Formats: sequence, structure tokens, C-alpha cells
Amino acid sequence: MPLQGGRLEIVKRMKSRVCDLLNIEYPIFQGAMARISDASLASAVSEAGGLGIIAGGTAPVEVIRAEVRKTKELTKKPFGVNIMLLSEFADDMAKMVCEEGVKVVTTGAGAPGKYMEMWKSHGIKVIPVVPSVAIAKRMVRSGADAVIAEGTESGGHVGELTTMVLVPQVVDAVDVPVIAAGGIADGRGVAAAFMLGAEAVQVGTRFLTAYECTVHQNYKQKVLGAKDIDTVVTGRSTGHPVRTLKNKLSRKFVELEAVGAPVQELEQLGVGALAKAVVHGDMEFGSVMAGQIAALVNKEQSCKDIILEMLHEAEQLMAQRG
Ligand code: TUI
Repeated sequence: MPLQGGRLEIVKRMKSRVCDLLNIEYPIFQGAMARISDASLASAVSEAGGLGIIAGGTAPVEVIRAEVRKTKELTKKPFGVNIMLLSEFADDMAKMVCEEGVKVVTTGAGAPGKYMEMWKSHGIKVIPVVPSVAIAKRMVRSGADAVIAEGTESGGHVGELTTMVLVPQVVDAVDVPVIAAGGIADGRGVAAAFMLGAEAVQVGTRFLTAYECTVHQNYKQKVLGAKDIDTVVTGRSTGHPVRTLKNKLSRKFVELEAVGAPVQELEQLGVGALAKAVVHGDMEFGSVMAGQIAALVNKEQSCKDIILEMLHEAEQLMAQRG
């Protein structure tokens, strides 16, 4: 890949307010994937010039504090922590990022208003994930430095609107930079996101198959083998819709939802399911969260090559169109 000569050009064309805000070289965030985005993945992405993000998920705070400390040893570049606001440990996690001197916090699955003053007083840049225009505006009013507009193409906990529809509307509605997420895994997606007005992209599923990603090899293989219609959203009836790759667990979930099974029974089915997939490689009864774009992810690569390849391709496309 002839990147050596292109490197400077990439930097120039793709620089945005997001790079300046966070002091990163390239406008690419690595999406926070619960139980998957650890020190290994986040530090590799940050070292390569993007923004690596450790996923808090539902883990106890000391588990994530250890990942933060490991990341600080592995890179001196900026990295972030994602706080999943449905977690019972969200309050502890909110304090931990202040104690550990984390510079960037992204949030998911809720509104982080009550932590904003504390984070701001510690100089933390706060970037919530938003699934709608109204929520984006509310986040900005409460002090968000930027927002991640995430379409329903994403893996994990999802909203209703597609990236194509959500991103330009959020761009029009707020004056802070917008990061596009959901369905982006190559340079075409990056270029499209920039055309919609985004100033950076967040990429999850493609980084899942990176060499530095410690997820079970079976999980990587399932993503690498996925086709366009291989994901499904379950949990709409419980108010917590989650996109996963189809398997025996998701089929059971769909069946139970169709007959109106009680929420408790559905939630019970999900207990421990993510660990089954991520840690033990159980591709039938584990929860294999992945985005619709899994079908386009077809090789294992280093984080550095993923970032440079995506930007190089985006750069070429944008140059072709003037
Ligand atoms: O957070 C995500 N995706 C996630 S979190 C996660 S961990 C998990 N583990 C087990 C079960 C469920 C989740 C896996 N995937 N994406 C960001 C996201 N945030 N998507 C949608 C939202 C969102 C929804 C509502 C953000 C804000 C919001 O606001 C509600 C309010 O109160 O204003």
C-alpha cells in the first residue's frame, strides 16, 4: 500500500476540529465494545494516531481502573474511557476517570448530565453517544464538547435512526463537532461520513478483528464470516435493543419476545452471555455483538494498518471528487 508518500496529505485533508480538541493525529475513534475494548486494543489505536477507547461496559470499577493504568503504561498519547450509563458501577466509573487523569470520556445508553460538572472541573473532554437530534441538543446544553451520532447499524445497544439520516440532522442541530458512528468500516464509510458533515468517525466492528484485539478467536472468525443479513436486533420489548450476530441465543430471544415472555425471563437469558462469547468463544449461546458492517470486514490487520488504509482510501475518494 503506497502510504509513505500519502501520509502527509492524509493528515492535511482529514484534520478536523476533533483532532485539535483531543490532540490526536487522525479523526478515527475506536468504538467502545463492552468486555472487548481493553488496554491492548485502546493503546494500539492511540499509538497509531487515533483515539483508543476502553469500554467500561458493566464491569466493576477496579477492573477498568486496571485497564486504564495498563493503557497509560503502553501509550503516552490520548485515550478515552466509555462509561455505559446503565451500569450499576457508572457512579464509581465517573469518579475513577477523574482520579486516574483520563482526558476523554465518551458515554453510552443514557444522559451523563449529573457528572458533567465534576468531569469539566478535571479538564475532561466529554463526548456522549446520541441516537437522536433532541438528545444531541440536550447533551450540548449540558456541556458536551462533541457528540457521537450513532446509527442503528452499530453493534450492541442501538437507537432507531440510521447513520445516513441521523448524522446530517445532528450536524445541523448543534455547533460542536459531530463524530459519525454505525456502519463505518472502510474508507468509503469515512468519506461518506465527512460528506454528511461529520468531523471524525467511530469504528467498532472493524477493530474487533485487529491483531491487538484480545477477543476470543471464534468471535473474530464469526465476524470475518458474516454476511449482510447476519445481524439481528433483540430486546426492543425490554427497552434495551441490542444488535448481535444471529445464533441459537438470538433465535431463542426472538421466539420468546414473539410470545410476549416476561421481561425478567428475557433478561435472564442475557445474563453472562457476552462473557460466554468474548471470553469462552461460545458462538451459539453467547451474545456476539457486532454491527451490520461485519459483512465488509474480511481480514485481520494491525490497528495501524486499519487506520492508515481507511484514511488513505477516504482521502483518494475525496480527492477524486474535488
Ligand atoms: O452504549 C452503546 N452500546 C452498547 S453499551 C453495551 S454494554 C451492554 N451490555 C449488556 C446489555 C446491554 C448493553 C453494548 N453496546 N451505544 C451507545 C448508545 N447510546 N446507543 C444509544 C444510546 C443512547 C440512548 C439513549 C444514548 C443516550 C440516550 O439518552 C437517553 C436519555 O435518557 O436521554
